[in-house]
Amino acid sequence: MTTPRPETLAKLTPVLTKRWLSPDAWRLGTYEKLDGYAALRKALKAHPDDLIQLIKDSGLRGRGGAGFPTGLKWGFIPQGDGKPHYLVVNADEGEPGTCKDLPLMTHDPHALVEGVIIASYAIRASRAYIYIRGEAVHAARRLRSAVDEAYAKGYLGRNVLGSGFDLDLVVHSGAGAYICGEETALLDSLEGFRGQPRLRPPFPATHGLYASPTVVNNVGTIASVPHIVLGGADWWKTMGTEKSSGPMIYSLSGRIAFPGQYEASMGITLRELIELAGGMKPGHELKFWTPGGSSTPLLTAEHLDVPLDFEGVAAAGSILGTTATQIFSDQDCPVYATYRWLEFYHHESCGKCTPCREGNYWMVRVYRRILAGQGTHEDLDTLLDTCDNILGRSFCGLGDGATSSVTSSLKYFKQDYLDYIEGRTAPKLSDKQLVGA
Ligand code: L3W
Ligand code: SF4
Repeated sequence: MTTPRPETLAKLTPVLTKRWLSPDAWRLGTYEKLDGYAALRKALKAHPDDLIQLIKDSGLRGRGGAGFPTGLKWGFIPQGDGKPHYLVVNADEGEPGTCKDLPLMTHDPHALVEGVIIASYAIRASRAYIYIRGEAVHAARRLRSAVDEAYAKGYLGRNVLGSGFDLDLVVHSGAGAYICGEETALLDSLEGFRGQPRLRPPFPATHGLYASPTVVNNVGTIASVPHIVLGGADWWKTMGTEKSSGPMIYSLSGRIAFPGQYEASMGITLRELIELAGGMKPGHELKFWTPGGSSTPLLTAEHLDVPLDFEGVAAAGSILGTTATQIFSDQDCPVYATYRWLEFYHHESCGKCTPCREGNYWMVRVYRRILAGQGTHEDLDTLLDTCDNILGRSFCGLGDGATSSVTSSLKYFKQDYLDYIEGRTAPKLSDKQLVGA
């Protein structure tokens, strides 16, 4: 086990996580004692346009995977159009390895509720929804209890805190489909339809829920808003890098001493995060890792010093995504890990478009063949060719994401594939497991 150096410890920036360890922080009374709803009181005195400008000035970027500038998104909502506006929080956290939004909603649900109220006021929405992953029963219960408390105290409902602003907030549980984390599939699901992605453009900003202007933001994005309102844009920008401002919750899992959530300035490196997490597990050496969940291309030990911000990870050939760093060691097999991820994408593919629906089906079968010791050298070309036909040709990001670990594992770990094909690695799957995809 390693002890973090003081300069690494200084990179920990508990902002969104600062209340998580306070007993009963999820109750309104405790939350109020810890600055809760002070940002809302301040925000309601400001003009909505000034709040949008504040978020633009802070440089806050979406925490759901794409890093789109939040203030810009809010500014897309047409004003004076006579249509209802909606705020929808994407709490359908389902990206493999990602575990930052569910703990936030469990430990500090009022932070999200307060952020929802401020954001709704800024974009002039009088109805907001939190779409939470169906399996997250405990987090949903905490959230619903926080919403009830907020209504009872006048933070929600008619004439919020006497400001003349009305807001209703509904917590909606999904039914456990990963695709409903894609923003337009989420909107379809919320409207009561089967969750399948819509064609974009038009984007939700103009044609969202019930064809009205809608902001869809991730939990972490909205929960950042009260902190920015209280602390100011300049304070927010003291953390992170020039183009990736603020703190970020990195969820660390895998072969490390203390897996969990580590909130740090954007731009921290994996080397530093592993140090904070007590080092690698004894007897394990880093082999490969995902910077932002299974939809992001794998990186290797060569990339330990890559700054984990949007630009740094992109320059290394991957995507920051949801900052879910899954850490694998020399005792893990990149071929098998990729196969398990592909099974997930194959299972979760909504079937709307051919490249993703058929491509993932066939790739799972090719992986099974390789892992059963029956693969051929041509299989590797087939995999790359299939990825080429999925990437950029799928209807939504799920298809693209499915190819990430295939192409990157073939780029960095082709030898591991060849070892199965040429008989140097013992098969991991039996003949019986070849069928049944
Ligand atoms: C108005 C324009 N709005 C873009 C908006 C758009 C969306 C946001 C980002 O995927 C990624 C994906 C996963 N006018 C606009 C506009 N917008 N142009 O900006 O859009 P986009 O298309 O860049 O990304 P996305 O479709 O939101 C998100 C990756 O995240 N990911 C998976 C995450 C999974 C979770 C989860 O489980 N909760 O977050 C991991 O890396 O692959 O690339 O709002 O409307 N001209
Ligand atoms: Fe559905 Fe996959 Fe096509 Fe997305 S890429 S629309 S999940 S079939």
